[in-house]
Amino acid sequence: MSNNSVSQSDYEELKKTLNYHSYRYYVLDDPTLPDVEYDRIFQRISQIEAQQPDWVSSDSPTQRVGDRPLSAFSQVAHEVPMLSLDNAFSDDELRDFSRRLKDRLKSELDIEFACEPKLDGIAVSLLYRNGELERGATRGDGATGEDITQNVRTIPSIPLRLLGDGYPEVLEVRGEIYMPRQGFNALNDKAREAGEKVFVNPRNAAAGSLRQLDSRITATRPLEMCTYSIGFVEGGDMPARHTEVLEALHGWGFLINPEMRAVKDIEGCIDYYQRVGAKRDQLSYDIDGIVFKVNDRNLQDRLGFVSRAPRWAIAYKFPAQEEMTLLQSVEFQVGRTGAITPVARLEPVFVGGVTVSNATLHNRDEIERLGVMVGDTVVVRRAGDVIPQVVSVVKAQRPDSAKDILFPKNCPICDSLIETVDGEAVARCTGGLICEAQRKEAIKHFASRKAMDVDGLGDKLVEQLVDEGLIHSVADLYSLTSEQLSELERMGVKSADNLVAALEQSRTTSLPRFLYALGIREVGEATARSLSRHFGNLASIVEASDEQLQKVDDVGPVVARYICEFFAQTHNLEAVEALQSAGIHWDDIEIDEADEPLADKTFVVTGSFATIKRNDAKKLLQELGAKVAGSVSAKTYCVVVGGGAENNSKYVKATELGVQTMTENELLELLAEHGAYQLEQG
Ligand code: D41
Repeated sequence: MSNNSVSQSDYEELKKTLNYHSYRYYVLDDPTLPDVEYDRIFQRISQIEAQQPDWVSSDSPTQRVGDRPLSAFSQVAHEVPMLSLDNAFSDDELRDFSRRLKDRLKSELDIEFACEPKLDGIAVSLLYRNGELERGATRGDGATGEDITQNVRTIPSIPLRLLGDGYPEVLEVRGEIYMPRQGFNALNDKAREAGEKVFVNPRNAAAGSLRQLDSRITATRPLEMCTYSIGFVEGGDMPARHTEVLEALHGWGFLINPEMRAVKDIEGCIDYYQRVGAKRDQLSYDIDGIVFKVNDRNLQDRLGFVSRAPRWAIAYKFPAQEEMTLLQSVEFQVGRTGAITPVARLEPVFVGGVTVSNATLHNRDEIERLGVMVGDTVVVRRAGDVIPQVVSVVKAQRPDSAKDILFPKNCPICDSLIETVDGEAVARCTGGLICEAQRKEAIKHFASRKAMDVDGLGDKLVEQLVDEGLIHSVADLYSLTSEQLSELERMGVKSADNLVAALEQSRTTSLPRFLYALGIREVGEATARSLSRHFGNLASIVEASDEQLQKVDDVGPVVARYICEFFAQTHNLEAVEALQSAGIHWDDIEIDEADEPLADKTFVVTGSFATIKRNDAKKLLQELGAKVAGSVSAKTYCVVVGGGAENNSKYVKATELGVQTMTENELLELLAEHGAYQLEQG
């Protein structure tokens, strides 16, 4: 078909199709069209537009990026002011909020609240006229913002034209533009590689990306927008409840937060806060609290607003993840592999929900980069379960008495020389297992949950056992007796018996666990699994040459060298033998010829997972040779259905086509069967 025979209505139809699939991809995260087909339609539209330039309109998917940089942003006055949010910091403050509402409404009836995560981004307004995006603006001071139309047009989750119908003639949609963590990390990785400045957090990255006068730069930044309210509306009606308004917006093509819920009364809000707070670190974007809104828009109107915040909404903030405190001293810790880590001793400070008195300074380069001195006021960050970090120094508050941090030349534990390998940031103690610190760390690692999983053998106890001279090596653990243990301080007969039983239980293990427990440098759980799956038994790994080792997935020259070096040392071989004589045993793994037992099988993974991340599940399937696809077809071998996906289109399609499905647990069992995953012991 030549372009000349394409009618304008065919062209409009193609545009509509593509905009719809763009919505399925970016907003619903549920594409029904393969990427190649999407690209084909895009190409087709571009071709037609080249032939018929008159047809091109601003809602064409080809028109997301304008070509001319602006010289400045112009000002935009908001027709309806963009209000701010009051904050609450405790359950009691939240209950006070609810009390105020009920008093003002003179009603003791339960109030329904809409709950949404509070995204940490930039508030913006989008104006649609007859369904077409006319203008995008920042919130600014709430009354006046900046015109960022060219930039918002580049964001794929913002519809250029509203989908479906029933929308008001003029509709102002408000929401938060943010950068998901993954995109943020990728952006910073690239900047670091290029020797450019990195952004301190996703919020700054989003703000910086929106402030570009050249929208071609914005277009390269991984931004998303999530809508949270409406502003000016004319020529149409919107639903009576806030959650319904957002659902209507979703239907017209906007992204809304999938965590949004309507709950009953303020106690429902507190539950929600705890539930979402608990999975804060697992979300793919940063949030700094929860926003609660009276769901009934009539009630909202009756409640009105004071100064510049609505009475009917409140933001309940999570504990801050960054705080300032004093750096009192720096200690140098010795890790399992001899790595020397400078640790900041801090004046205790409450951050990220706990009191922090130590933070890592990583290595010598990091100390230099921060330019930090003892006596400085520093900013400490604790996000989720990661170890607290010193992220910056408040140089303006440096006292005259501040002292340089001196990196030691000798190990603080065994006095062996500390060496730094060229090109590596890490300095190491050269003492090996004569260094008591390294011995202790090796034993802690051996006993840890993902290694031999010796229940009850914590870090403190390992230190005690080594300090008392009861053990010198990992194998010594297995000759400990209840009598010996119960003589230790703070150890009763019961706990001593339990520990001996736990050690007994740990004798039955798996090859990946044992290999990981040995603590070979750079051999993490995943590498231990790959090695086990590839070689099937320990002897083959011990005997493997550098070249043979490098045939294993994710084993490169460096890891291969560490493995060879490890097994070339007599004392390590002796340790392995001693452990096997102590009764440590496992079943060897049957190796599949091709090492890809799921080759030629296509999986689709959908829904949310409880035990592993969905992306990790995909990676592990791929490690076993499986293909992982985005949509279900008759060729699909199996659909893995996580939580919340029981009714989604992929599941329905699988059922229609008679494609088999499996649960998360069944998937984990399948992965474990092929050595790609460790099921929890016991
Ligand atoms: O996620 C957010 N950052 C968010 C911000 C949200 N989910 N809802 C919000 N709702 C409002 C009102 C209640 C005034 C419509 C907001 C904001 N405001 C807001 N963002 C920046 C200032 C105010």
